Amino acid sequence: MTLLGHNRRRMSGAECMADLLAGYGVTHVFMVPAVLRRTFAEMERRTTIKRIHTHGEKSAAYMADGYARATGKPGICMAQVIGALNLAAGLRDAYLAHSPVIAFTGGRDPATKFRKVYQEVDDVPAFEPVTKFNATVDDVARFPDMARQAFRAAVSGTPGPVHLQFRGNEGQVDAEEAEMEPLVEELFARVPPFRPEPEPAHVRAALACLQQAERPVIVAGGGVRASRAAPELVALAEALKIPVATSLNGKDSIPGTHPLSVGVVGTYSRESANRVVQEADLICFVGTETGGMTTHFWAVPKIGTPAVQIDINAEALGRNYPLQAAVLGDAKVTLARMRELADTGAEARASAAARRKAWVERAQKICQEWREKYAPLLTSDAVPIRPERMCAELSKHVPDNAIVVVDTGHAGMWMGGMYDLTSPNQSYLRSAGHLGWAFPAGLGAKCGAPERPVVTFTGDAGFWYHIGEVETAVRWRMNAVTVVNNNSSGNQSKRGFDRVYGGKQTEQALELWTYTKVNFAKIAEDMGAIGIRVEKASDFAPALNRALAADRPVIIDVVTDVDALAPVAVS
Ligand SMILES: Cc1ncc(C[n+]2csc(CCOP(=O)(O)OP(=O)(O)O)c2C)c(N)n1
Repeated sequence: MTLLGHNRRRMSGAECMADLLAGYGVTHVFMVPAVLRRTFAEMERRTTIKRIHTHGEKSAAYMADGYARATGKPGICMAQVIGALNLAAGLRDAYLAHSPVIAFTGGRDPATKFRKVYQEVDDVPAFEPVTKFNATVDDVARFPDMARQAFRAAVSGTPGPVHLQFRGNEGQVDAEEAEMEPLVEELFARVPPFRPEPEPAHVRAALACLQQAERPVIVAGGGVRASRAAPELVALAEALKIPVATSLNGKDSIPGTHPLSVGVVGTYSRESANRVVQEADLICFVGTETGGMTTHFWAVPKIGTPAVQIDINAEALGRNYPLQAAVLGDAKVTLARMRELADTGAEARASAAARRKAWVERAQKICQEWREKYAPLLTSDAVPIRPERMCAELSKHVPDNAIVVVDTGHAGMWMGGMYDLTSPNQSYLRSAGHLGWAFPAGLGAKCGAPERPVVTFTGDAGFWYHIGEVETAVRWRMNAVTVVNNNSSGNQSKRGFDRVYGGKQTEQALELWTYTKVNFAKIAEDMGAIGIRVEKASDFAPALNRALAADRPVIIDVVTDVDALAPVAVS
């Protein structure tokens, strides 16, 4: 860490902020002008930061979120006062997913507050429920310490969004000058800044529970990714012979092809994972909030199932499941300590692992039953195409180092349940609940990791939300591949409307969840992207390969079956 005080000089807020952002390693900012205009000019003069001008504040926030999840570095998004709440709306997914996004907005000026000045309301309270730290910057001399606090809060502990509101509807305080030092704390430039060591006694207690259990299962969450703990998680599972289920947010903790992987557990899940977790006699939660989605609203596992939990946030420990052992610590370090400790008791480990041979075989049999049950759909040649087949094609053809970005709704169900990561080098980022998140988030992920292929999977319902960002992708050569599961509807809603219409919907009810038939490949081409329409399942792999080799963003429009409904969770 550089020492404070050696480099103070008179400078503008704009100069200082440009230097601060560059110092923290920020490569892109996502925004709709006009906000911090002078800062943008200084970015051009003093840094190589790319200023990505989007078609809406919500997509700017989603791009920043995708950037943050792909890199672990805070993603930066901005809006002037009138766009502030659009930006706040976009922070909600980052908040739910614990993604370090920093939002800058323009704000009220004391000279004009309460005088019905153009476009103004008090925006600050709206950021409260979707941020870890929500503050105002009224004096230019505060730029350095507030920027540092923003980065510190975003990446520390359980990461999450931060909002800073700068004085002036466009943040004009950045034009003022003060004696400042653009000091950067590199420690807080990415997640995780610290790796807190667990208490050895707590590690021993948790390991003892795992060793004594006959049928343990690990449930790994997004905290495993945040901590980059997947290698330690898999090593522990292999050493102790424990099957691994994941949350949706933790899907890339273990490849789906690993012999101990049983799939995503919970609501948008794979049947095998829910069955294995239901049969377990001990659950080891790692880096998961044990929230509604991951536990199918606390039915899988049932409350009362013996559990141990590892988390970096003490408040998460035992929130939903009473614990036999709680371990506070960084996931990577804690899992490594458990493994080391297990190694010292190699005999006990060997006997426990031998005792669990039947349990591992049972879990693998359950997985095999799932594969056999869904094989006809995963390999289906049906026209219109079955979404399950698309997931299987993606499992087969997504490159080894790809980032896969997935929307919610049906996209989340299809990919969560039917898609398999095949390599520990792949990443899986998913919407925490907002339809329309994935397409802009995939573009942001590509900005953060330009050397990695990015493949986004979204329904047409999700794609419509931010379709204008195809133009942004073309303008900035964000060469992500976006696969649109195009059934001309939001057909996840079909079951719900069937229910309220007593089993059979009226003709007119279709207006509640269907759209006009549109060819997104054509629209994409018109905006300067490459558009490929796929109507036969066998054409999908060649289309994906062409898309991955392209030097432009690609939209693959896949015509799928409006009657295809994802299986509901078993409990
Ligand atoms: C911002 C937001 N609004 C509404 C919803 C509720 N929602 C979930 S799925 C869905 C319809 C889309 O269905 P889906 O089957 O996922 O779309 P498709 O794959 O058919 O395009 C809606 C409106 C949501 N998740 N997020």
